[in-house]
Amino acid sequence: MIEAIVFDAYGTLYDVQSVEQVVEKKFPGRGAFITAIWRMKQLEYSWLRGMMGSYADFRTITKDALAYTLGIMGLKADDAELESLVDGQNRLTPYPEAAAALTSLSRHRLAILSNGSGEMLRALVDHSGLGRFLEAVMSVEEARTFKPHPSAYALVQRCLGLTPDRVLFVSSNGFDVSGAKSFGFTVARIVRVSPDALRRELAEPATVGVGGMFRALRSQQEMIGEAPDFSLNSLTELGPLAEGGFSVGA
Ligand code: LAC
Repeated sequence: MIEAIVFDAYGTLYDVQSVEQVVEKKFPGRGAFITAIWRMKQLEYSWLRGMMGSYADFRTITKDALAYTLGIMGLKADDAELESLVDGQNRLTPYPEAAAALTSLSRHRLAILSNGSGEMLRALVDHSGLGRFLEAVMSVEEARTFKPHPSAYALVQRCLGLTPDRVLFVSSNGFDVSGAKSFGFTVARIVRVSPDALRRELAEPATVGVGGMFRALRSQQEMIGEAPDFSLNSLTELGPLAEGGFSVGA
């Protein structure tokens, strides 16, 4: 039986592209491009550091990824400016349906497990007000590696005292869906970009911009096995799923 619902943060409860406005203000006309490359590099650095066994917290990784992005574009930012842009990640907007969806799930234990550092996640949750729904906000910091490493997902059992079969893990990130499923959780994937919409967007590759490239790489289910148990179009569909007892195939 599912007792707890554990959410990924960035891209699942919080819209990572919402930092674009802050970036656009600083670098007019380049916000969308910088934000997309920044997010791609940020995750790449977490995976690289995970594989290299050279952990650095997510704030450091996020800052390094931004420095990389600005560097390749020949844009200058001093340390204080980099820090201030990274702070923008602590004020991301939750998806519009997030608060109502969490309210509808109040009979379950609710938590976040994120690659974010503890400090980033506390700021994010406090700023957005979603903290009132959550029993725990878990950072991979304690495991000193990143999702999709199994020891990152193992923190859920340590923190909530629940074996994986009692947890529904919710993520929109393909790599996270595969990692969580491989670990042993029941997994719901939030489909933020449908395969049809993406196919339409990619129909004329010559006109695809960086946003399309981002969606092509990061919005779909990965083809490395480990398919999710449920694919939902928004967080709102979790309520009915819970009402139905999370029956597989629902
Ligand atoms: C998170 C990122 C990876 O863990 O989406 O919140």
